[in-house]
Amino acid sequence: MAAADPGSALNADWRKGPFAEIFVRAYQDSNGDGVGDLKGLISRLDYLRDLGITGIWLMPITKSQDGDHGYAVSDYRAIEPAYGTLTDLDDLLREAHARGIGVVVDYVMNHSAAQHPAFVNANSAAGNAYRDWYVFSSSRPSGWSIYGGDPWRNAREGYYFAPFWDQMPDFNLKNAAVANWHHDNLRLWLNRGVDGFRFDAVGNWSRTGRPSGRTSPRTSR
Ligand SMILES: [Ca+2]
Ligand SMILES: [Ca+2]
Repeated sequence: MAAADPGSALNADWRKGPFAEIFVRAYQDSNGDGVGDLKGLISRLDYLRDLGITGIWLMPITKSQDGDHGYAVSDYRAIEPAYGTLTDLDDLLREAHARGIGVVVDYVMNHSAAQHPAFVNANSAAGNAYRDWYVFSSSRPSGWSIYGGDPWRNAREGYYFAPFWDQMPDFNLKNAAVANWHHDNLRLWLNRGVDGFRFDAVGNWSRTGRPSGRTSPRTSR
């Protein structure tokens, strides 16, 4: 049975006020390990409210392999362990909402981390069931240049498409199973109580098609 929409306790104007983009790792450490975390952010909510902030955009808080900005997501349904727990997120949402602050979270739909289990499977063999979750080619396509480099990377068998970094393979968003899986992930966070999303790399979403046969150089953006 589908969960009922819990609704929002926020004033309808929260979207129209000032937002703060927050890099949790760099913002406020609560336990002295030198890494910012969700508990630290919670301790700053009074300060943010006093500044007049009505919305927070959190750079990715999902588990990542980069140990940095978080855009190489290795688990779309778990909080980055250095940041805290799902319970910490629940606390953050409740405390932010109590101060009239909405919380938008980054969601990285264009690519996963190479360590994500779906890519580990996809890259394991050409016949793997997850192969079509990403963009592979048996031979190296020629004439491609994105951000000044060749987006086609050496796979265990063949090549995979990863314009940003070899550790950030692009999803094949034309695969309905992939789109449905992302939708399920998004529902999980909405049901948890987040107020919206910031979608990363939207301009790259459609650049997931297999080579069409054109040989002219292509660039992104
Ligand atoms: Ca910490
Ligand atoms: Ca893409």
